Amino acid sequence: MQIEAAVLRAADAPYTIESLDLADPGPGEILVRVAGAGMCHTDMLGRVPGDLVAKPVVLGHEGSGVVEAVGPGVTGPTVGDHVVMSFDSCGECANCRAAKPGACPQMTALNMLAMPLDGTPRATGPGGEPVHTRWFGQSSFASHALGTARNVVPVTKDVPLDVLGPLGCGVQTGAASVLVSLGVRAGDSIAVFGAGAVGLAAVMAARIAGASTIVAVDLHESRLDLARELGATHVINGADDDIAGQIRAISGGEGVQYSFDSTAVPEVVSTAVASLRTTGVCGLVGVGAAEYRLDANLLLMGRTVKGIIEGDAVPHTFIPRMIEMWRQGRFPFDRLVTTYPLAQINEAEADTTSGKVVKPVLIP
Ligand code: CXF
Repeated sequence: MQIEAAVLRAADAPYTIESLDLADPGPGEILVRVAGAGMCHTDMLGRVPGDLVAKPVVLGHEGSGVVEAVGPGVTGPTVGDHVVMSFDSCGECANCRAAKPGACPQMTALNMLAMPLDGTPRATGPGGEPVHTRWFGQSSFASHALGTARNVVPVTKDVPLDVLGPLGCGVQTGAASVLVSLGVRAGDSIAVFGAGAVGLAAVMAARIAGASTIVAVDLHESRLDLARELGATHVINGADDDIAGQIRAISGGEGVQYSFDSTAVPEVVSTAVASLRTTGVCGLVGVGAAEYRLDANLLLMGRTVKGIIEGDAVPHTFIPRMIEMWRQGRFPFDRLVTTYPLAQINEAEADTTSGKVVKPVLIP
């Protein structure tokens, strides 16, 4: 079938809206008519010079939509279901069986190569050339996407479908890091470094958990204002001096029980660790750094640094949980969203890069 998609043909090229020929769903595949797709920092890996992400490629890994067709062997979801598209996983390895699909050893192969494991492209461009359309099992910057039963999550039909996509990755990562991976509880203290979509989801989740001290740190005052509205008890501009000292002062002189970094900026991560009290845990989800510098003496005194992927969430249970919290008015993730027509994807990218908007969602 013919679909419309935003194609990235080179790391430094603008996205171009093109007609592609998408294959019918094969064994285990699910065809989704996309209602909306969030743009996440990981999509920017397509901008890294060279072939880190193969091209031409359709990016987008926070899709939502309606199931239009299913391939042989798919026992659910079914045609007409409303779905959120999340990351893909094998479902068979030890980590998938232990409810940690984000730690699937096939994470890179299934999600970041943007090509099915059998190497057969599912889409071709105008000249018949292959186009990579399996980015995070979906490539949802498009009118239609092919997913799998592992990454296509059925959701209730009585909520606005077009803005649900970010629940598949960024919002899930922030919220589940707090509620599942770190296990923040009532009365705990947490400092969140980076108040983009991931960090703001972490702030909302910390409020839901009942944390009594929630400190948000960011360079953008507008994001700090939003963090305060969403549950932060204290905000600090990241350009200030002695941020770890300020956080210790806020938390009784000892430091916070948890810190959380979504920036992947090495100096910020060092500060996040230095903000912890002894026995504190720092969760890291940021993408893009090669190395971090950790103070051995801080760790020696019983602090823990924990790498977290996708919040340690199981999408099929955590996405419906977030929707329920939203319905209860406790998790207003839609306040992070600004919608753009898919044709304005380049403007959306510029606006999220500059910090003008938090979470663009592209509507085909
Ligand atoms: C990513 C984070 C970096 C590793 C792969 C998964 N999650 C979403 O963008």
